[in-house]
Amino acid sequence: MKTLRLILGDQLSHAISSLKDCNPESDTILMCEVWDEATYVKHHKKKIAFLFSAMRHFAGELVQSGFRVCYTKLDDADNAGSFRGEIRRALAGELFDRIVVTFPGEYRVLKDMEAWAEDFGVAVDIRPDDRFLSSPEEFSAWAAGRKQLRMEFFYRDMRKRHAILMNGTDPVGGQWNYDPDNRQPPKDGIKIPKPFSVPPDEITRSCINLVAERFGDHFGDLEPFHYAVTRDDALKALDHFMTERLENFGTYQDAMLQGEPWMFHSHISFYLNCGLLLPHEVIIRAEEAYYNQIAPLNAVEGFIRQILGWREYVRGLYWLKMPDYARENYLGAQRALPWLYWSGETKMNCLRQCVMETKAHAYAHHIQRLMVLGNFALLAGLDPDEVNEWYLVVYADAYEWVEMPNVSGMILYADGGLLASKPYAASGAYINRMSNYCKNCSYKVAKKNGADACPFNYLYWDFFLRHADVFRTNPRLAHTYRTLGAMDDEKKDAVRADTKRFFRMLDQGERV
Ligand code: FAD
Ligand code: DLZ
Ligand code: SF4
Repeated sequence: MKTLRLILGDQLSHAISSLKDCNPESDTILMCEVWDEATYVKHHKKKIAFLFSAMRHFAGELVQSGFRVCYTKLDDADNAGSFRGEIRRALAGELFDRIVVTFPGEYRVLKDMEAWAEDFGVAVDIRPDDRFLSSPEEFSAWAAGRKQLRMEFFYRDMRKRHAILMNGTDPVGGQWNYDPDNRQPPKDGIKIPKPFSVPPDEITRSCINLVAERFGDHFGDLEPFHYAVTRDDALKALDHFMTERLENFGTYQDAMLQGEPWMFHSHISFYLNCGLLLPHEVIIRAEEAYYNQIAPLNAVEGFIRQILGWREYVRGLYWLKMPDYARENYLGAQRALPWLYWSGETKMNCLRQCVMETKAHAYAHHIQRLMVLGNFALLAGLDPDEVNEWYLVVYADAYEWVEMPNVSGMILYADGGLLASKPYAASGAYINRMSNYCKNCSYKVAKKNGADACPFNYLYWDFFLRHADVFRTNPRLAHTYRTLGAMDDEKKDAVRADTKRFFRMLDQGERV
C-alpha cells in the first residue's frame, strides 16, 4: 500500500509508530517547516532554530537509512505554509492509498488531522504515540471514579506497572518518595558543572540565519546556540547529566543561584519532547546509575519521578480534559501579562533573573518556572490565556500537552485543584531560602509592608485574603488561615493598601 507518512517536528524518533512498517520502495516520508507552526504563537527564536535544525538532521538520517523523504524548507517557493497545505500538495503530486501519522502533541493539530480523511478523500491512520509509557486511554481508566487526580498515586502505579525501582511489590529503599532528603537550599561555594554544549554545524548555522531573517521580531536570543540537534549528541547530553549532575539532582532540585541557570538539572526536556531521546531509555539509565552506585537513591528516585510521574501525568491530564481545560479560569484571574515578562525590566531581582535567563536560553529550570515566574503570575492574578501563551512561546521544550497542565493546573490553580491540592503560592521568604536573588534586590525581603518591602510578601497575604471563600476550608491551608485569623485589621489593611499600590503601578506599566 503506497503510503504518505507525515513526521511532525516533535516526532523525531526512528522508532516512532508512523514509521513502523515503512516500505522504502513505495512510501514517502513528508516533513515540513511551515509558517503556521512557527507562528501560531510567536515561538522563541532559539526554539525555532533548534527544531528546524533537528528536523533537517533527522530527515538526513532517514535518507541515509534508505527512505524516500520529501522535506519542505520554510523558504521553499511552493511551501504551502501548513500541515494540511503540505499534505494537499503531496497528494496532488502523487497518488497515495493512505496517510499514516503518529498522534500529535496538541489538541488543535489532532482536530485538524481528524478532518483529513474526509477533506482529502484518503484513508488516514492516526497511530498511538507509544514513546510515552502511558496512553491517554490508560490514564482515563486510572482517573475514572477518582475525585482527585493526585500525581503521587499515578506515579506509584507507573512504578509498579513498569517495574522501575521496585523490589518485588515494594519500592526500592522502602519509600516511594525521597523528597524529605531533597530540596536543600544552595550551599555557599557550591560548584556547578558547565552545561553540555555542541557548537553549531553548517545545518544549524543555516537555521540560525533563517530564523534571524524571518523571525527577527520573535522573543529571545538566537545566539550563542549550544544545544544538541541530533540523537547522537542528545545521548551525549544525557551521558553528561548522568556522570556530572545526577548525583546532586535531588539535593539541589529546588535551588536557584544568580547567574546559574543550569544548576544540577538535566536539560533534556527539549530532546525528550521532540523525540531525540525516549523517556523509557532515560529512566533505565537513571535506574542503572543507582544500581551502579553512581548516584544515590534520593537523586535517582527524584529524577525518575519527574519523567515517569509528572511528565506522563500531565500528558494524561491534558488529553483527559481538553478542550475544556484550555478555558479553565477557576479564580477569575484577568490581569494582563505585564511587559516585564518580555523585557525583564523590573526591580524584583528574582523575576529579572528568570526572565533574562529564559530570554537567553529558551530554558529555565522547574523551580524558576514554578516558584518565581509562576508564583508571581498566580499572586498577581494574571489571565490564564496570556500566561499559557507566554510559557508556550518562551521555552524550547514547550508543546501544549505539557505546558498547559503545568500552567493552568500547577501554577495558576485555574483548574480548581484538579492537579494541585493547594496553590503553589509563596512569600519572599521561600525565594530567599532557596536562592541568593534577594541579596541583589532593590526590595527588602525581610520587610513585610511599605514601598521597599518585597512585593511577594504582601501579594501572598492579599491573595489568600482575596480568595478566602475558595481556600479557607482547604485542610492543607489550615495553617495559613490560622495565621490570617490572628492578623489584626491594621496589618490586613496595610497588605491590601500595598497590593493596591503595586497593582496600580503594574497596570500602568510603571517599573515595579
Ligand atoms: P529536570 O529538572 O532535569 O527534570 C527531568 C525531566 O523531567 C524533564 O526534562 C522533563 O521531561 C520532566 N519533568 C520535570 N518536571 C516536569 C513537569 N512538571 N511536567 C512535565 N515534565 C516534567 N516542561 C516541559 O517539558 N515543557 C513545558 O512546556 C513545561 N512548561 C512548564 C511550565 C510551568 C509553569 C512549570 C512549573 C513547569 C513546566 N515544565 C515544562 C516542567 C519543567 O519545568 C521542565 O520539564 C523542566 O524545567 C525541564 O528542564 P530539565 O530537562 O532540566 O528538567
Ligand atoms: C514547534 C514547531 C515549530 C516552531 N515549527 C514546526 C514546523 O515547521 N514543522 C513541524 O512539523 N513542526 C513544527 N513545530 C512542532 C509542532 O508545532 C508540533 O509538532 C505540534 O504542535 C504537535 O505537537
Ligand atoms: Fe524577589 Fe522579593 Fe527577593 Fe526581591 S526581595 S529577589 S522581589 S523575593
